[in-house]
Amino acid sequence: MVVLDKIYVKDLEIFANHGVFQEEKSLGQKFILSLELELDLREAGITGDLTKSVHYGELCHKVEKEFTKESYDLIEMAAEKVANFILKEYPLVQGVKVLLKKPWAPIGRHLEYAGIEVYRKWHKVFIGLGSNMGDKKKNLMDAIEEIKASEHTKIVKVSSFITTEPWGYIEQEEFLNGVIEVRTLLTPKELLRYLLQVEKDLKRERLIKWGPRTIDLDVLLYDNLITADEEIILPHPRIEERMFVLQPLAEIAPYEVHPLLNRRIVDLMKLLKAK
Ligand code: PH2
Ligand code: MG
Ligand code: MG
Repeated sequence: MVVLDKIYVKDLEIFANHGVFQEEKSLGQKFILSLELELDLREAGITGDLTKSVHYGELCHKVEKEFTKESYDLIEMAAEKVANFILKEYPLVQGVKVLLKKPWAPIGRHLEYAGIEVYRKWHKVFIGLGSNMGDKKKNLMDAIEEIKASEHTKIVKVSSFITTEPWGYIEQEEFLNGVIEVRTLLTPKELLRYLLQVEKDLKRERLIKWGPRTIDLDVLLYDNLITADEEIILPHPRIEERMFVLQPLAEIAPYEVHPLLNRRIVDLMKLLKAK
């Protein structure tokens, strides 16, 4: 669901030691931080229950602590850390804008401030899992465990694992397939590279295209993103042709809409069955 509600913190002053220049690191200076938290405020608005919202006073103190615990050369990095911290610390917050200003930036000129703004959020992603070598169930479980242990990606749903006939290159063992729904802070490319690393950790070898593999992790859907990037094509190009993807996906997200085909997953499954 799209949230339109926000909590604002405007111009919070924090003294800290971020900067490229040595005097910035040793003397420190004033930073001005503004935040926009995206979260649903409806329930707190109706019930008056603070646990359904974010206590902005507590937030400011925690953010100040986080912001001052280390010294970064770049305000980009300081802002990134703050955004990350808020999204991890406050599960109700779906997205956050961080505006960070340095009014005393020591550049030998007068200015009102130098500043940056970043927007970060949890992305909703579906990942397809497949294995047709070794202990297939263990391979899928190990991949899920490794993803679960990561800092940046939370698992929301796991489908059943189904045994499927090999599709494409058919002279190989049957597969065990499944789909998981996650929330991630990673960009599509970062997620792709991370999943390749998980595949490597689980000893995947790439021999033949579409051939036997201990573990295959494919990004199926990433928010409603449609890309033609060379490294990652979204949505995954062959979802609608593959029952081994549609069936587990339909189990956990039947009414999810494929953003390019503009059809629900259950309907794509019906269409493929009718072929
Ligand atoms: N993966 C492929 C090619 N063929 N067939 C099944 N049944 N399951 C798969 O996961 C699979 C496949 C390429 O990734
Ligand atoms: Mg694949
Ligand atoms: Mg793959």
